[in-house]
Amino acid sequence: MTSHPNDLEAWWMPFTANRQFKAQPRMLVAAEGMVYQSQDGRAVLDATSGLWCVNAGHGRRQITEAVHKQLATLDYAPSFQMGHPLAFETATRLVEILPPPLGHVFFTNSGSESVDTALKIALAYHRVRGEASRTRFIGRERGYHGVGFGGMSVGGIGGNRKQFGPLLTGVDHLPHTHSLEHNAFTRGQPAWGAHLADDLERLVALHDASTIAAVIVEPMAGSTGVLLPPKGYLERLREICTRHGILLIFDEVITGFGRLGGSAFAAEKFGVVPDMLTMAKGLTNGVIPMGAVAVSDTIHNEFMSRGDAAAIELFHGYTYSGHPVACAAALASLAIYREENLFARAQEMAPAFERAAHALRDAPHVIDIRSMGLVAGIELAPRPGAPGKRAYETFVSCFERGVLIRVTGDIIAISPPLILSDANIDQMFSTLRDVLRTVS
Ligand code: PXG
Repeated sequence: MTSHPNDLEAWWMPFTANRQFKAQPRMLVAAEGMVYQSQDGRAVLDATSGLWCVNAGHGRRQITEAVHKQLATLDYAPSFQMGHPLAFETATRLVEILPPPLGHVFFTNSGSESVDTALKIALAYHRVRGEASRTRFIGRERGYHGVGFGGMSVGGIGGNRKQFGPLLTGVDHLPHTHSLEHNAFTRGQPAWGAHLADDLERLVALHDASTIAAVIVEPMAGSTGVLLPPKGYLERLREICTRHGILLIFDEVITGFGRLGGSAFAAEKFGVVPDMLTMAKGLTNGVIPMGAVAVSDTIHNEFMSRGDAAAIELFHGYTYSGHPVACAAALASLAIYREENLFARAQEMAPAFERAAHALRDAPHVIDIRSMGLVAGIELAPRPGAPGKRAYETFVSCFERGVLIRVTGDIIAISPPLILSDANIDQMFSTLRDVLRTVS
């Protein structure tokens, strides 16, 4: 069999309708700032930060130069029983922007690995403390925690679970917090729904606290359509977890690095600090794969204060944990966020972004708009008998008109790089408005 460079057959693409895509591909070949270039030479405004990761915009010289330099200096170094300075420095820089007492960091290569790592640390933590019966995890409906078996199991997306058998045992789910009836067209945190956190008390009564290791939620559910936490909800989850000795994990793979405006993490934004916090994506501005799990000093101390100092405390890690090139990308990204004050900038741009998003309220098909910082979810009424089709056609048509958006079901998610301008805001929402007029 011969192959040629344009053969699309061999790559089995992730989370993609492969046959549909390959019949009519959408290809990106370059990127700079806010803009992708398509293979057919068009400029495409990036209203999604790639996949929620390019928070400082594309083609940042500071990052690419740091990566080049690192490649030429120390391309790889093992991190099992060996170390290199950049990994320690990256962890220290992260701790500086994390809310206390999240004082220690474990490195991974993706959001999925971060989630599975956090779940494993939760199990091991309870075990070293002599509470080995705490093995159960509580996730939430409509939660997305990546695609590892742990993340899939605590995740709450039927479509992502049903192909893969029984998953982890001993997992239960809180109800999701989305309600069009009570909260449609809310700006910021919705007023209704804090009581949904009380469902955790029901699960504690059902399973007994002594069997529950951790609760994991996204502070704002990103993948399933920008679901903001009701006012008081996260506080209540925190309080119930603390009362029952259950660890609270925030999955901040999407919300981290300024997405919600004004602070690095949602934990700080909402004033609720979890026991562990997972991140990835914006950690390296999407340039090199990398993830991390921040853990509280209490958790870390439990491992470090017991047993033989010559014994490995946690039997977990990846060949590429703390990869030097990824660390170089992370350090350069964190420097840009700091030097350009990008988290504050996201907050400054948020009102204009929010106004533009909510101005779509009278556009055809729109049944809800929700927003915070530089993220907006725009929910469309599904086309009768064809769920998802209307949003998919909107996505394709926006791409053809030079704006990259992301859709999930019939919900459009807009999550642009934090460097965006007023003109970018105009372009993304006016294109979307025009397209919604044309979609049936
Ligand atoms: N947790 C959360 C909260 C995520 O959003 C992951 C874990 C998994 O990360 P990795 O790096 O393993 O993919 C994610 C990833 C979308 C979209 O359009 C969202 C993600 C990935 C791709 C697309 O909503 N989130």
